[in-house]
Formats: sequence, structure tokens, C-alpha cells
Amino acid sequence: MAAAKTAAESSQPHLNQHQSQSQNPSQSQAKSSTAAVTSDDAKAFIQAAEAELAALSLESNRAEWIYSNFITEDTASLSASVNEKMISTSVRLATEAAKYAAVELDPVNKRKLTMLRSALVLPSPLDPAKNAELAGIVAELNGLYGKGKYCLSDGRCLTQTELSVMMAESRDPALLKEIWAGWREIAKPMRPLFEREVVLANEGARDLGFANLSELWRSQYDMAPDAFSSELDRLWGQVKPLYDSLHCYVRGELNAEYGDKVVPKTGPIPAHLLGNMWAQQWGTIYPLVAPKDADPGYNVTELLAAKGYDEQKMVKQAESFFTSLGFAPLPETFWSRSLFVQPKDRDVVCHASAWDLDNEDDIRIKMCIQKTAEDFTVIHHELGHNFYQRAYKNQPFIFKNSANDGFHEAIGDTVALSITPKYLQQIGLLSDVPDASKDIGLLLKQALDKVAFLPFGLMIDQWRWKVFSGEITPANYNQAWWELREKYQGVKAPLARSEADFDPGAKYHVPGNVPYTRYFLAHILQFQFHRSLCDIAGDKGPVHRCSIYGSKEAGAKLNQMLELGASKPWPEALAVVTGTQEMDASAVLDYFAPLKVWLDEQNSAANRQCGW
Ligand code: X8Z
Ligand code: ZN
Repeated sequence: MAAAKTAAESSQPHLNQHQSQSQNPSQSQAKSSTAAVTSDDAKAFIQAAEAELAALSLESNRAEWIYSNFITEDTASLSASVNEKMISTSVRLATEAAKYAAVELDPVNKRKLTMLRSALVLPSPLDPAKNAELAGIVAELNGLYGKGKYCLSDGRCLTQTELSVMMAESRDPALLKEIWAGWREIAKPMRPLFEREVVLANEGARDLGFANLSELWRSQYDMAPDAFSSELDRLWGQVKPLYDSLHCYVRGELNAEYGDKVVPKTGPIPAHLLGNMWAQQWGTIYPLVAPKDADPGYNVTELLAAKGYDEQKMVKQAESFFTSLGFAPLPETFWSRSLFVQPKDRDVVCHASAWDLDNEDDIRIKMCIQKTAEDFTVIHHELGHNFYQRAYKNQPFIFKNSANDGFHEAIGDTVALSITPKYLQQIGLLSDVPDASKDIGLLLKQALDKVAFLPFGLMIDQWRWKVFSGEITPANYNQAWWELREKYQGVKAPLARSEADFDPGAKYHVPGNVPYTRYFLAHILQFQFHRSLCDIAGDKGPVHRCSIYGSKEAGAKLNQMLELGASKPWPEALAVVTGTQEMDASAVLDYFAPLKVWLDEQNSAANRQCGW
């Protein structure tokens, strides 16, 4: 089911992105042993593989949908058996695809073949017993996360969604620490399962000719795996000075709020005080750190409440942004089949996801919506997946995916960057647009979510890749996790941790086996898309004030990129909207330029010693 999570967002559980043919070590073996196969053989194989995968994905999506909406022993077992079939089929096809590696083919079939070979997230060894074992682990890990609860001393047992609300709202360090640690109890039993999952999937990756699962995951970006790692370092280098300024400011303000004993003036920030279970987005502590004279004076959560928005209306409003760009409305089945509200009577996977059940029109979201500004944004995020899925539905099955996985995660966020005061006024949520003197408050709120996220988005897979390659061993899983948390984010655990803990498992995407670098990429790409779409929409003002709402020109250009699916290398898709083939974090820096100046002024006026 891990795979299905990926599927949920990208419509394809088993297939990720493409790999440049020359990078795969198994290539050379294949070349020497298969001189006799022809290009017609290869094309016939590809066609049959696509048909088989398309049929299987339908079966798998249905089973996974039911499991995530109704977690029981029975649905877990059904999920495991379909996943077993999915993994073994994908591995068999990937292995067979290698036979055709040396065959002369047209670019489209060449690309399909490459993707068949390298687009797995969790390959198993060919041995059926190991394959079944892996599928069972996947279902169990998902269930442990989905069913996870922490019981407070007053006896109330709370789900992750409920605990997250408390993390966002409480300002009581003792309570926050209790919840923070309590939620992480659910991850302890995951440790041996995860450890075994890594062994099995690494073996599967090696069978396919990759050094390990890290190399396989990093091979899905139309470039050599090590070149991709260097790209990430480059992008992180571009934005790190901005993150450092934000970190310094926030730590200073939290110190003023909580005092030296709770938040020292120097060193990493205790991770339980940033308004989020994983300290990944800090927007909910905006009121604690808001600028004195540049606060915009409204908050979207309150506006939604004042106008009587329920979950359905929040989704309708988000849909109407997409239709304003020229996209067709969501189908009737979206409304009857999606899950918006956490059911009281059963365990569900509440982590928000978007699904494409039949790779055509049966698109849905599954989300335990809170009536907050944060979830209003997440709804746009999820609908971005759905509109992407529908835009590429006419592609052949293997190309029914995003240009790279970061693109899938970036589309809804790009649209949500247009939720500006002007837009809120246009849709009747806000009566008066604050003047430009309040921009710093708005930018700070945005940076608490978007800039704070960047090192988190990066560190999760820095940890996993090292786990996969063996550089991090089970004996130091947790310690290495916290070393990376400190290195990238400058945060620390609020209480002692040990190897009895498995803190990575308390983050959905680790037990869910969803690669995470996609979100780092998305947080860069969305600013590139936004800047370019604002140009196309003819917006002349500063980019942080721009909303593309209602721009059919911007929508048409966006659609042109989306409908390509995965049929072209991602740099070509990127160029459709942005005119460039390079990922470039200068769009992030442009957007936050006034804030960076302001943060540095604040930090130096308060004589803060930045860094940790
Ligand atoms: O998992 C998600 C989406 C579903 S693809 C809600 N996100 C990451 C997370 O929650 O950790 C969006 C931002 C990062
Ligand atoms: Zn997503």
C-alpha cells in the first residue's frame, strides 16, 4: 500500500519517473545477452505491459481505497494481496524490460521502456515468499500509522488529526511536549518492520541492477542519480540564507515568548514549539511571531467560520479557482465518492491524498478536513493532483503521471499561492484588502509555511537514502535522524531520545513509503510556476501580491504542461510554463525579497546571534 499512496497522488502505484538509459548498471548486462530481440518484440512487450499494468492498477486502487477508508484485519489482508500482485508484476516487467535495452527504438517507446525498468518505489526480490512478506509489511506499517492514537492522562484517546490541532493551538510547553512524545509512541513497533522492509526492497533494487534503493529512487529524474543529488544541494544552497534569517527571527521571538529555559537564544529550536507535530510548517505560530505594525489583521480560519464554510463548501471554493482558469468542473462522482470528514465510527487513513481510481474520470480526495486556513490550502493542494490526473488522462498508461514527482506536488500549491487578500475579497471572504504596509505580515505567514518547510522536505530522504545505502544502520536510525534534523532544520528533540524510539516512523511518508524529495522540489517549483503564470496573466505588481484567479491565459499554459503527463523529460515540461529547463530557487528569493530584508533588520536590531 505504500505504493498505493504514491499511486493515490500520481495514479500509478508502481511507476515513478524515468531514468536516463545510460545510468542503469543492468543495461550493459542486458546488451550482451539479448542481441536477437527486435524492435517489434520490444513494442509488443511494451504494449502488453501497459495493458497489464492498467488493469492491475484499477484493482489495486480499489483495494487500497477501501483499506484506507476502513482499516480492519480483512481490508489489510486484501490490500496486502493485491499489493503482492502489483509488486511482483512490476518487478517481472522491469526485469523483462531490461532484455530490450539494446534494441533501436523510437523515442516514445524508448522512454516507456526506461520507465518500466526504473519506476518502482518498492521493488521486491523475485522470490515469491519474500514478495509476499514485503507486501504484508507494507500493509502493516500503513495500518499502524492509520490506527495510531495517543491517550492523554484524562483518558481521551486522540488521533493524529486531533493531536495536530492541539500542536497548532496550544501554547503550553508541557502539554506540547507530552503530545509530541506521545504521538511518537505509535512508531516504536514499526522499527523492526521498517528494518526488514529496507532489506527486502534493497534486494529487489539490486536484482534490477541498481546498487540499492537509494540509487533507484534517485534515478527517476531524467539525470544520473548523483547529478540529481547535486541539484538538490545547489537548490538548498540558494535558499539556505533565507531559511537562516527566518530561523533566527523565529527563535528570537519564541525566546521572548517562552523564556531562556524553554527556548535558549542560541542553538537548535525545540521541535515541539513550532506549531506542528513535525516542525515542518510553522504557520500556526504566526500570532506568536507576527510583526507589531505590519499585521494584515485578518485570519482565514476566522473568515471561513464567519461566512459559514463547511468542508464541502471549502472544496467547492477550491474547485472554482481551477474552473476560473478554464479547467472543467470536477465530475459528479468526485462529490459522491470523496471523503471530506473524519468518520467517527472507524479507523481511516486521515493523511490527505488525491486518487485517480480508473485512470480516467473517477478522481477523488480523501481527507479529514479541519475548517482552517491550513486545510483550505491543503484542499487546493489535493485538487491540484486531481486536475493534473485528468489533464493527462489521454496519455498512454505509462505516461499518466507528472513530469517528475515534484510537479505533481507543486500544482495545487501553485494555485494556492494566488490566495491573496485581493482574491479573498473577490470571493467575498474579506471586505477590505490591507494596504501594502501589511505585506510583511503576509509574507512572514507564508514563509513560516513555505520557507520553514524546505529543510524538512530535504532531510527526510537524506535520511532514507543513507538508510538504503547502508550508511545509516538500524543501530543508529534515531540518532542519525536527529543529526539530520539539527543539521538541516536547526531543531532538536524536546526530550531525550534513544534507539528504543523510531521517530521517522511518526511521519506518515516513512511507514507509507512515499518518497519525500518531491515536496522539496515542489516548494521550489511552485514559486517558479507562480512567477511565470503571473507574467502570463499580465500581472505587473510584486509577485507575492499576484493572483492568477480568472486568468484563462495562465490556465491554458498550465494545462499545456499538465497534459504532457510524463511523456517528455521534465525539463521540457518545465519550459512550457517557465521558458527555462532549469529548476531555480531564485523565484523563492524574489517572492520573499522584502521579507528577507526585514528579517535581517529585525535580527540585527535585536543583536541576535544567528545559526545553531
Ligand atoms: O503529504 C502531503 C500532502 C499529500 S501528497 C497532504 N504533503 C506533505 C506532508 O504533509 O508532509 C503536502 C506538504 C508536505
Ligand atoms: Zn500531494
